[in-house]
Amino acid sequence: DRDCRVDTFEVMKDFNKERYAGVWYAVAKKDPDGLFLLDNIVANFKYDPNDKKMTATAKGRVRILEKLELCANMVGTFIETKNPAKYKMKYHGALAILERGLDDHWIVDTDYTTYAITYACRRRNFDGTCDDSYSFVFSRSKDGLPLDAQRIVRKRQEQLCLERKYRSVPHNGYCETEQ
Ligand code: DAO
Repeated sequence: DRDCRVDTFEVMKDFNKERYAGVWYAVAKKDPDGLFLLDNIVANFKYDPNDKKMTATAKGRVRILEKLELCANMVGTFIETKNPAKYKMKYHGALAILERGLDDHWIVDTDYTTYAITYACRRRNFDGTCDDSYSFVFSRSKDGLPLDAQRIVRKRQEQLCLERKYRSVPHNGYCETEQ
């Protein structure tokens, strides 16, 4: 039977921050409780060869105060753990009214050039399964993923016990113009 305990989930082996750097478009997302990022989500990961650290900025349409929708610029810094694919992500918005926090940020799988899938569990049940998770499917292209990558991603979603929990993330240019 499938094991849904978070600590048994496999993540990317020998994760390489340098190869992961650059722009990723979120094409699908499993939302956490009290979702924040809605759509038009574009993340830009950076690798600094001097301090060897990974950071990211992300843009997207967000929902705040339960009904207000706007485009947000978010900043994330990644704190390393023993596992090179399991980070703690400290994030905040350019504006103080935006969300801030510290989440797990696991790179579950990527081929660096086409797709990536990330996972975060915010709250665990006593049995070690996740009670509040979110997950991004990223693509290097905003037009989505090729079929072979879709097949791999679908398998990973099942391994995370999140199959059929994702919605697709539209890119309609909403956050590309200054507002
Ligand atoms: O959308 O509900 C949600 C959860 C995501 C919150 C994290 C937003 C900050 C992202 C910063 C850089 C990331 C890739």
